[in-house]
Amino acid sequence: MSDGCLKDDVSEQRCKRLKIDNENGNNLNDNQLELKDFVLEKILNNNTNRKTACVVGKFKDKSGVALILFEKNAFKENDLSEEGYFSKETQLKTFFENDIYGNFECFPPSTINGVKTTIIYPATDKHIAKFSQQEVHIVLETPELYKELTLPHLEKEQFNLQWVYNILEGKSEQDRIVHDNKSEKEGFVLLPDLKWDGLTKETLYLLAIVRQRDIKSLRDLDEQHLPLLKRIRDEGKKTILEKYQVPGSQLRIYLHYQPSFYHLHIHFTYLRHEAPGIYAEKSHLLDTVIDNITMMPDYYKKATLPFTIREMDSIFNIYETNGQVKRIQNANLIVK
Ligand code: G7M
Repeated sequence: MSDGCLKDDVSEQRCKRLKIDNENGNNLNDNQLELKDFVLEKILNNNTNRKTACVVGKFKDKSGVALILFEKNAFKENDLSEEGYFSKETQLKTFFENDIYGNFECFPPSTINGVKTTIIYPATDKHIAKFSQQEVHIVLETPELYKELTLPHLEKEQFNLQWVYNILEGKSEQDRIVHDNKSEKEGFVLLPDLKWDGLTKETLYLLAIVRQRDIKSLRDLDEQHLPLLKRIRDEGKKTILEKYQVPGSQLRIYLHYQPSFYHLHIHFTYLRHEAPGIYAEKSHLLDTVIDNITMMPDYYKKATLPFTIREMDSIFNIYETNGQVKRIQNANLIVK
């Protein structure tokens, strides 16, 4: 992989992302995987709005399925300069010109034209389902449905948390950590989300991962967690202001319900950035969560929480069998 990497800061960050530490010995190490060895099996998703594509396939001479996610990068304001788009290297191909209107395709220097790339290898059926285009439904999860259906399911099925423990134990992504509060009860680590290059303010996206290991999600939160939640909010805002010059008033700080992994974590995104999963059916602002618990300590034990469920998610079958939701069409086939 290393040969394909350009040596500027941004590209090095991106290349680092291609290396996934995995204690099972399935590392994506330098020189092991090359995109030219990738054999495409299926395009799972091609989102023309978000400019993302997700494909599944295999690397030559390697067993197991690989998932590759490409995302065109947002414009960085620094690149709208003489060193970037207006440099000598930039070429324009003309489509048509008519009176005062000109339509071109621009080829800027390759250093500012990278495509953010995430590789998951080996990918599981759950990863493939997560990135596939499919029908989505909302269910209203009462506390009873949580206890009877959701909790047993997630205890049995949850995604491996090894990558989280690797961060907390100092084994992975240590150079990316921007704040580390080591307190056992109220401690957390703040670092760029997998989806962020750590540089582009316009797409700023950080994740606070708590040190306590027994808080699965929003559902588990009550008054004993208020000091932890306030600390994450306050220290997170302060760190982001100092490091990225983005004030707290321009941050969207929120939790997902359901999250994709059941170890409490909180998202920090730039308010102007429409990050995936910021919609009403999925995100809960941290300030609202703190306020709800302050007013009613067991709010999240009593609340009916809506969440979205996709037809290929394994929990869909459980809610369907229970009559809570009905399938619209056959789910896509999972590529083996
Ligand atoms: O939906 P949920 O609240 O569970 O969001 C989980 C977040 O964790 C997503 O925004 C992912 O991009 C992020 N994430 C997932 N993984 C596997 C990693 C990782 O290995 N490192 C980092 N920094 N973020 C990750």
